[in-house]
Amino acid sequence: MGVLDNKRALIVGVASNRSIAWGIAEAMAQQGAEIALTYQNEKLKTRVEQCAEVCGSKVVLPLDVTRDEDVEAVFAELERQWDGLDILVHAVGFAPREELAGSFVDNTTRAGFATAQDISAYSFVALAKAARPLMRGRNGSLLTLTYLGGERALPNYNVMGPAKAALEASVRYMAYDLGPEGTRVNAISAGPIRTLAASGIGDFRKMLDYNAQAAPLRRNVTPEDVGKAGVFLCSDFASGITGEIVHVDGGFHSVALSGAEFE
Ligand code: NAD
Ligand code: 0WE
Repeated sequence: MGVLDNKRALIVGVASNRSIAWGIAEAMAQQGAEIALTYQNEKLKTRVEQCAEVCGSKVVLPLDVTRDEDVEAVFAELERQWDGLDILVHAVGFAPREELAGSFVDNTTRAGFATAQDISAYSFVALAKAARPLMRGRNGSLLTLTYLGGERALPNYNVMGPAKAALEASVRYMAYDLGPEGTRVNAISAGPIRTLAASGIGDFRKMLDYNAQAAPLRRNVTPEDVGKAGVFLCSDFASGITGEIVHVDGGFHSVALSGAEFE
């Protein structure tokens, strides 16, 4: 018996077995949810299909969130295969790599800013819009992934900061709009995790070490930590929680001066 028995979950954002979305998919499957996965492009298809096999998912669909026709096709297919949808997980973020380093003011372009907002923030609204008829009246739950860089300025996150700020505000407006029909909307603000989206980010190792030292739990979080919190937020145990940003970061966000240098 699982806390998500008889629930149907669409999970967007699996790219590898290190993806945060994969940690969530595994945890949800373990708790009895039936899973559908999407893949961004043909390059990622095989890897996502392998993940689908592991979590017993029989529905694997292509989805590039910048394409309205992909978004429509995904929900048309889900409507055909499933009678409704209980859970939607959005774990997608992107900005041009050149803009994730150095000076925010000098390196941010109009096009890069728009891309970051479109893929990292608007896409959550777009998915909610398309999922709405399938989720209405089922006590459904939407979940997205954000990062501390949306609340505070830190090195190199740059144009992704305003994109996560927009995503977090969208969580509140979506919760406000969808609450009357029983749908909850929340976000997890995860601490840094080495995934594909973190690969090639300068000094990521140093960031991980700094976070682990400063966090009250004195360690970094894993996709499993995030997966468990995701299960909670999308389960009936969180029936009164919506419009919320839950930090799953070992407590890093809650401290100012911390770590070995000050103790
Ligand atoms: P990841 O690379 O495994 O996942 C990012 C996903 O975004 C990939 O599956 C990729 O295919 C998808 N994506 C990008 N552009 C897309 C598009 N146009 N259409 C469809 N999908 C697209 O990395 P991750 O770290 O698991 O990232 C998942 C989420 O978690 C992101 O929103 C990220 O901002 C957030 N997050 C990551 C960390 C971290 O340190 N890794 C921390 C906090 C929050
Ligand atoms: O949200 C993220 C990752 C965001 C991301 C990463 C990439 C790398 C590849 C968005 N777009 C791209 N574009 C690419 O071409 N995180 C929370 C992980 C992350 O990324 C950082 C971080 C952290 C933490 C970038 C700079 C500083 C810290």
